[in-house]
Amino acid sequence: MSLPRTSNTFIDTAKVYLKAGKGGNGASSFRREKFIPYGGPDGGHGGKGGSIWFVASANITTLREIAFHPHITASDGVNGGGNKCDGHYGEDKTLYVPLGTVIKRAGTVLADLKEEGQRFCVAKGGRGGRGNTAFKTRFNTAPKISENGEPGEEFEAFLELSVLADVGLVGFPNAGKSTLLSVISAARPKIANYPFTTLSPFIGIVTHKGKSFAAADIPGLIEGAHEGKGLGDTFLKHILRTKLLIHLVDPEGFGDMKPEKAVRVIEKELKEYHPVLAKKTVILAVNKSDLACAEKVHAALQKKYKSREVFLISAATNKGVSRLLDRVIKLLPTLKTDELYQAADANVIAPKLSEGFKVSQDSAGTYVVKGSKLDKLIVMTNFAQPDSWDRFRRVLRTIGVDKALKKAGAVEGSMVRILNKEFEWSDAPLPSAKPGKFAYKYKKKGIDYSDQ
Ligand SMILES: Nc1nc2c(ncn2[C@@H]2O[C@H](COP(=O)(O)OP(=O)(O)OP(=O)(O)O)[C@@H](O)[C@H]2O)c(=O)[nH]1
Ligand SMILES: [Mg+2]
Repeated sequence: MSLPRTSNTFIDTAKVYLKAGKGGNGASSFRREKFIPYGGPDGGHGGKGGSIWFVASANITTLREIAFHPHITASDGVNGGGNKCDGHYGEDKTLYVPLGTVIKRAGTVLADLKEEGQRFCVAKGGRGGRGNTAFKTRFNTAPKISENGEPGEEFEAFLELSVLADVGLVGFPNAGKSTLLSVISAARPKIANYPFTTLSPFIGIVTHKGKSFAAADIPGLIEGAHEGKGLGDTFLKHILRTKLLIHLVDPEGFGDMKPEKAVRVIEKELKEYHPVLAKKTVILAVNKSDLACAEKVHAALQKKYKSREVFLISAATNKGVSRLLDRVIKLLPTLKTDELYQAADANVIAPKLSEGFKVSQDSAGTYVVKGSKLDKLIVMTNFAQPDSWDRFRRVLRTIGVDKALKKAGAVEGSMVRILNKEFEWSDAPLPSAKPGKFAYKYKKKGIDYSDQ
């Protein structure tokens, strides 16, 4: 990765590769002890695979750690053993992310972590396979069947940080935004008499007359920022969720630009970036009141923006700052945060596996059966066990796959493929006509699976 690895790099996006743990395999074993005939099955279940969690924490301010270590895996569950020994669960993996982290998967918002300690299970570990104790029925008291563990969820996710602050400080470079944040909070952003001193957002917690709020200082904007000029508008996303903007105005303007024009330019840049920013409540604050020209500019802006509140302050000498903060703490409770991210509901995040299936034929004449529940059945079936094979075939018959295949033209010996498993199909009677638990469950639901 070409990103610089300095300790203060602010990174607000990260692509991560998540792989939750696979469930352990179930065991097929029998109790064998002297003087205990017919000891019965005693194969333990596999342990559940570890899941991956994201937890929001105010102690973290950037996605840097995650961006540099994007491969995140949780451990697999342990296989079950004989003597009814169930396997250990795989260990969950927990990662801490800053408040305001939005987690996306293929464009869908999975979660928006806004509160301290908020947890989200982003990738679920697989279920442990059942051992042969689970397959004991009164028709089959010695089953040599055990399931494989279910694979854990595995996908690519995109993390985006949009910091959470109540107040955003905006303005041209050198207007004094960082100076203001440093006098009203404990944040210590770099301050200097040249443009673009601040290169990444800073958050400070302001406490004024017993009330506190978070303020974000973002790098200065210039004309054309939305087209990438200066530092561009990449940091504007960090003020999208503020309730209030304080637009700091340098009474000396910026370069050749007069302060009045500079105010218009910033307002335009905000609007061009996102309509939400155009609607936000803005307080204009003419800074550097110690300079001779400040009062004139303040009066001119007051005249021009009659509906706006225009303050005159000096961040360096603290003059007028307290009055500005009085107004901010009064305004904040009346304002709302714009809801920008709507996390998808649980059904989208974890869609229910479809119980139906579709039968088609590929160019080689192989019948292809597709269905998400069947796919899961394939990965969890231990085909090394003849009894598991029989159970698998019984399930196919019970849920109507055999009927659908026959209808599609399959004959004895036709090749059938489900997921990556290819086998010869047979219409021969099954070794045991007694259905197990799984088949009963399907039968009871009374769904005509072959139609889907
Ligand atoms: N005279 C005077 N100078 C001030 C005042 N407030 C800030 N400054 C000076 O203005 C310069 C720029 O201040 P910064 O706080 O770095 O400005 P900024 O808006 O954060 O600038 P960028 O980070 O580049 O966008 C510094 O030299 C400050 O000392 C003030 O009230 N009066
Ligand atoms: Mg600054």
